[in-house]
Amino acid sequence: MPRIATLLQPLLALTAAAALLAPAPARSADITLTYAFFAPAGTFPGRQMTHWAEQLNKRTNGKVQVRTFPGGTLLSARDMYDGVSKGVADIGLGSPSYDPGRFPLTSGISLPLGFPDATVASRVLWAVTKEFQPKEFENFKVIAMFTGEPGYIQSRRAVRSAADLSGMKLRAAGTGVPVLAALGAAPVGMPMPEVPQAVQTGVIEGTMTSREVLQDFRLAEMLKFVTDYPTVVVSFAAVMDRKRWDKLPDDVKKVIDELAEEMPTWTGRYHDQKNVGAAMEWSKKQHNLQVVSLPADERRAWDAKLEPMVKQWIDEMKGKGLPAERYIQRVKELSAQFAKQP
Ligand code: DTR
Repeated sequence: MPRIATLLQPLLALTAAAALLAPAPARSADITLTYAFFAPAGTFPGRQMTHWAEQLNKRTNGKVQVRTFPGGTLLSARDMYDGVSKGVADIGLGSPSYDPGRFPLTSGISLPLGFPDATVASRVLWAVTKEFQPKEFENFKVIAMFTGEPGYIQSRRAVRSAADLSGMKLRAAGTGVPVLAALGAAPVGMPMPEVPQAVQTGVIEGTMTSREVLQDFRLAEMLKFVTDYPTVVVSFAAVMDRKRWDKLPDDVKKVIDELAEEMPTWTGRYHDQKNVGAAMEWSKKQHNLQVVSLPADERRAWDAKLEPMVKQWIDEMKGKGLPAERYIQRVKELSAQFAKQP
């Protein structure tokens, strides 16, 4: 037997014993659903998962119990959607932005479209997904969707100009890679949980994403600068395999559908109103984080570099036979509409 396995054996036995000894839930549930997420439970998508699980249990009067597996303990970011198709987990929360090739139409939400915050972007993402029913989700039932706030460059060295950014090795979700490339950086696509180590070992000099990661992934210990230039959002989608969904009783499906309507706003508000602000405060206080403002001429130059991306994306997606132009038009209309709603 290999050495590692030998070393782990007592631990595994212990875990199994602990599982046997765990107290039984108050009312034994009729249905148990496993729910996998690739990052820790304390991050905002993880909190959404916990909230959803509690609400489902409550609203089905204990009939459905959800066993959550955060932190990539069941499925990692890279194998989330395949894992759900194979039945490794009943539900998987992944990021379509990590694989724009697999989720081409949905990648449109991550273009530089100027969303004001995560709440608006999350509502828009859910609305266009219902409206367009993208083929990329055809084997899945989408049970929750949301985004983070538009991403910011968070780096070891201050980025005050395009010259500072030139050639800088920065990480983004897959959909953020062309944005960083257009701005002149040297982008690397990488799931979020791999970022702290990649920064530590110098593989990357920073990341572009929502700012709460400075605290939730302790990045402020190494990344001391945030450039005050909001870029693009990253999408999240929790899905079930269609065949698994079809087997659920109607009353349970009804509650899940009801929760799907609430999740974009619930998650967006938590992220926008608590999560990001608290993380910025903590990072400034504990780690002397500096917010770098971008001079107006630089801002205009950056905007100009990103401007052609939407049209390029539309042309590329049209080539694949996707309704890209209408999708973007609806995204813009809904964004303006939701921005006016509390
Ligand atoms: N937006 C994702 C990264 C991200 C930001 N916050 C969290 C929390 C948990 C998982 C992932 C993320 C990205 O840029 O990859």
